Amino acid sequence: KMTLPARLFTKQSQALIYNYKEAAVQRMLDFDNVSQRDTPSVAGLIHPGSDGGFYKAFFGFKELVIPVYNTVSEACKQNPNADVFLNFASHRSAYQSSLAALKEPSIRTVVIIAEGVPENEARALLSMAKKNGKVIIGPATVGGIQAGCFKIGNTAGTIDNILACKLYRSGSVGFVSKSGGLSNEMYNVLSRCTDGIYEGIAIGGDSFPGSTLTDHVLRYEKLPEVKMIVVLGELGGWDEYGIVDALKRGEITKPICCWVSGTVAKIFPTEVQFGHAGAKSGGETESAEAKNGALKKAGAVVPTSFEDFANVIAETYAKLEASGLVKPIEEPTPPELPLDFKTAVKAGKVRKPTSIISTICDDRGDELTYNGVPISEVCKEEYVLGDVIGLLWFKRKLPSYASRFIEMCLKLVADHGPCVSGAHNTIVAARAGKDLVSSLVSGLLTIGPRFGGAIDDSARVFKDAIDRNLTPEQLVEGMKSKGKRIPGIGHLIKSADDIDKRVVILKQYAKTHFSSSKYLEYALEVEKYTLQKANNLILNVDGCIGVLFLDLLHSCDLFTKEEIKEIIDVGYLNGFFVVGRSIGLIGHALDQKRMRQPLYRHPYDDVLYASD
Ligand code: Q5B
Repeated sequence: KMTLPARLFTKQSQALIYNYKEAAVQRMLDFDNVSQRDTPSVAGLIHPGSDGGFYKAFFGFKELVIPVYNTVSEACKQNPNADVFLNFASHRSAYQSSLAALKEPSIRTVVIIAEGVPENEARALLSMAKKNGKVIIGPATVGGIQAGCFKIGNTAGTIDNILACKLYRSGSVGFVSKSGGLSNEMYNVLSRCTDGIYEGIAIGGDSFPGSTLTDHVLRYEKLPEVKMIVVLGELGGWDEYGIVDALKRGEITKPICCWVSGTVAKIFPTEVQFGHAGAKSGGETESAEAKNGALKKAGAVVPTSFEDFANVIAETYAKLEASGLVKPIEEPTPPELPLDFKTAVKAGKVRKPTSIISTICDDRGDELTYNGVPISEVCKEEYVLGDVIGLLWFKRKLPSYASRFIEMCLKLVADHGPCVSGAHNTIVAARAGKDLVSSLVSGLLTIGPRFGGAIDDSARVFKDAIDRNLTPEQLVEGMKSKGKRIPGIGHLIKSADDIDKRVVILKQYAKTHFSSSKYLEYALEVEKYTLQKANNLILNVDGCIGVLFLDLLHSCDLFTKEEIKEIIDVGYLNGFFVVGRSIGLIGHALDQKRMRQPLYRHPYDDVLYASD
């Protein structure tokens, strides 16, 4: 049998946390703050399989950077002062990770939180702990707390509970229990009936706990700060008889109040398994009544019921006070803990200006909405891509003919062969081994006033010309006099003799569906004029989309004049070319990769070297 060291924790104790839980880490650090610890109780985190790195948490008002390790040995090597290993591994992994910690010379205490650790593994860990002189708390435990010094994980719950139970400063009671949940309740009881706990440990409800009620009672007997001991046992097992034997041997001299819960078991006709693995009403000697009786007989203060437990504790404590063995505590004022921002927002206690305004899409509710339309409706009502663009760009449901016009534009500009600027760049990038996104972006970045990105400017120029009542000649010659070309007029390949079928299709659609084609007609008059100069000075695909959009916006009765001006000024329309042409550029990138095309190098004979 191993005797545990009396003192497990100090105000300098630090833990390494395996498979950490964010809330538990923050709760430990918040406890540190109200307990006025100088050093954080969390030294490092172990996240198996990670690349290490750092984790951020709050230590009071400041942010703390906590190192993350991949292995137990690395964490111990880097933090030789951390002597508590807090294991949040599941019951499947608790054995291996705890074993690793028990082998580390710097670790003194291993806390195993997992429930359901196989009994043979728990026993093997216990035997290893004994061999190496270590202490195990758990498995199936919430941990423990030394008031004002060190708190294990989620023990004692929220910071409000810690403050209410005055766990930020030392009291005189050594408390040990099997149940973690009931220990929280007992911290509350003890804070009201006594000057509070010095230390509280929940050993866990398994049949083979790493340390027993008796182990901790004997520790408390040796700690001078502990003036009385309180034990909350439960039916099942023989642990409480260890306390009975120790009492009989005179090894416990401090007042000890005990209650074994589970007296209700006697009203069940058959054996009952309570919440904990070890809490089953086995034979008579394992019953709560038998154990309470034995404890009382051996000299412990035992109440008649759990409800009476607080009374006997209060009486026992009052005697200690009367004898002068416990002195009144000068109550410290714990520093105020800053409210966690999320909590404060939830409680309506803070306001903060937002950094971003967004008006088109909301993903916070049960269902994503596009400008207020749930995506299920988008699918159910068979919205076309043009409808989705209507919602997300123009912030309204466009009439069907308009949405189909947008979709037609996307389809018509989706690709124009491998020789155009964008596709060429995409092909070169893909052949240089770049990934899909880089290859796509390389092509997209060529979109501009000369290639595909003339739609907005053509809409601007034609709108301005009509607003100012310019004749086609005045527009063309006026632009020429400024040394400018009209965006949307002219094409390097297409001409009056080799008409661009895309433009024909777009014009045909507008004629059939639009109620007005004022802008198109004006642009065609301009085209008539420029074609007199050269037969490639056609209204090109960019120009045609630009003027037809002006016609659509003006004739569909959904947009005010100001809104139309804004659409043209902001520049929505090149977006159609960007979205549509992305389809083709992706196709080109995939095409090159599929064919495993090598690095592209431009041939010498295609370059005029004119440096001499
Ligand atoms: N003149 C295309 O010029 C070209 C004039 C003009 C009035 C004009 C030129 C131009 C605007 C850019 C534009 C979008 C360089 C095109 C697209 C997507 C694509 C691409 C693909 C796809 C051709 C001769 C005379 C002079 C000039 C006058 C020239 N341009 N007048 N407005 N715009 N256009 N881009 O042939 O009086 O004799 O001195 O920059 O809209 O990108 O397929 O490849 O799907 O991928 O070099 O379709 O028009 O003309 O310089 O010899 O001039 O015409 O003032 O007059 P040229 P020049 P004068 S769609």
